[in-house]
Amino acid sequence: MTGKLPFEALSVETLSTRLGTNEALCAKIGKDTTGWKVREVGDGNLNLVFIVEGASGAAVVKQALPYVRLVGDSWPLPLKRSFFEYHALTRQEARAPGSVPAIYHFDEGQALIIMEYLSPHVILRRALIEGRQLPDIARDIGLFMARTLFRGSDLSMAAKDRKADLALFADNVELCDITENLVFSDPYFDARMNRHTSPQLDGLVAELRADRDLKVEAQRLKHIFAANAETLLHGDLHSGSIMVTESETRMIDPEFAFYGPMAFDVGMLLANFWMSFFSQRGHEQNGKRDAMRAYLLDVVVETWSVFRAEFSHLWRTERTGMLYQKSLFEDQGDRLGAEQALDHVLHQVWTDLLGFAGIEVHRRILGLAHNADFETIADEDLRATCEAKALKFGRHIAVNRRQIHSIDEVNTLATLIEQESSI
Ligand code: SR1
Ligand code: MG
Repeated sequence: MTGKLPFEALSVETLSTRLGTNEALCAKIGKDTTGWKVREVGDGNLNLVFIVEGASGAAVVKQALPYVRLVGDSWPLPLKRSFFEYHALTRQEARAPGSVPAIYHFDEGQALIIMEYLSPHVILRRALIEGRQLPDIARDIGLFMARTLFRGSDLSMAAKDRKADLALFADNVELCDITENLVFSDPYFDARMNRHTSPQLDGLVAELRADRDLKVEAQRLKHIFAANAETLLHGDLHSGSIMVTESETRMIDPEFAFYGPMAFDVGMLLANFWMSFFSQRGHEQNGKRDAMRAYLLDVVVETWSVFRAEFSHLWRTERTGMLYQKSLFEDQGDRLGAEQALDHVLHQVWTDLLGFAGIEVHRRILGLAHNADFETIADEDLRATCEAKALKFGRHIAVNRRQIHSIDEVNTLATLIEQESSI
């Protein structure tokens, strides 16, 4: 298959014929296509994902569709998101080696990426719903975020290189548009594709949509998201974009990558741990989840702590970009000045991440794209109770983010709200 052919979506039936001469794929899984086994496993909102197994191995073939899979062809979406995903993966691998799947082949015209089949990895969200406590995720994700966010910014890159990259990713307009609408605006009015657990949450939803402070805060955060092109973000770093085993963590699916504020990735990620925390009550059929709840709050603490420690380490050892130059601080014997500046940068990330986290919680309960943490709670009253608590938590951290000073304070708030008997 070459990039010059017109785009055509793959299918389980056609994949072997169409990719049977692809050198990278054959080198990985074997040339004898008659023995290839193909499965379509995509359960995300946008793309096709195939697992192809041959005599000598397996690979994943991910292909973008010209529309949003979740909604159908009434919502066209450009194929170029595959180009951004490919380029984001290459940068993430360079900046945080071993944190993403290996890429074997990219075909821009067919919008497909052939990459490493991660096995026996599972999607982190699924593991958390099952109540699995993965020991390394906080460390691995904290390191990934610190390395990619620091090394993709003007703290590290040559200004010329970063500006060129910024221009490249600036064309990821439609995917940014999805986030700008689905995350920051639609949840706060009666947008067409919104849904929520009804009628149980109707009253609370109306209250949140009438909450002026919340709406203003959501728009201030949208302003930061759109205007602060600080670093190359993953752009969709939730627990469905992470694959895990007991000892390995890989980030996948960076098709929403663009230059935005560091706090967005961190906030979105932590929001998904807090949502998992609030959803655990709905998954207690086979036993209490107290230990799981405690584990999730520990993961939040450790992720933030690892992120801060690694970011600080990179600040002290790799600060080669044009921001907070060493020539102004360390080279003048002013190490304290550099530490003071680091505190300011981390404080800004902290304040903004709380806002992004609160908004991410809201959009997963009030908007179009819900998450399985809550959706798999079959008892709708129980689901609504979990969701209501998460909504209340999200509102509090978004609106009061400037007055919250520690991760322990946030976790205490989460615990108090989670333990409330009625909401
Ligand atoms: C229409 S796309 C909905 C959501 O799915 C993706 O994973 C992103 O989170 C996006 O907001
Ligand atoms: Mg995705």
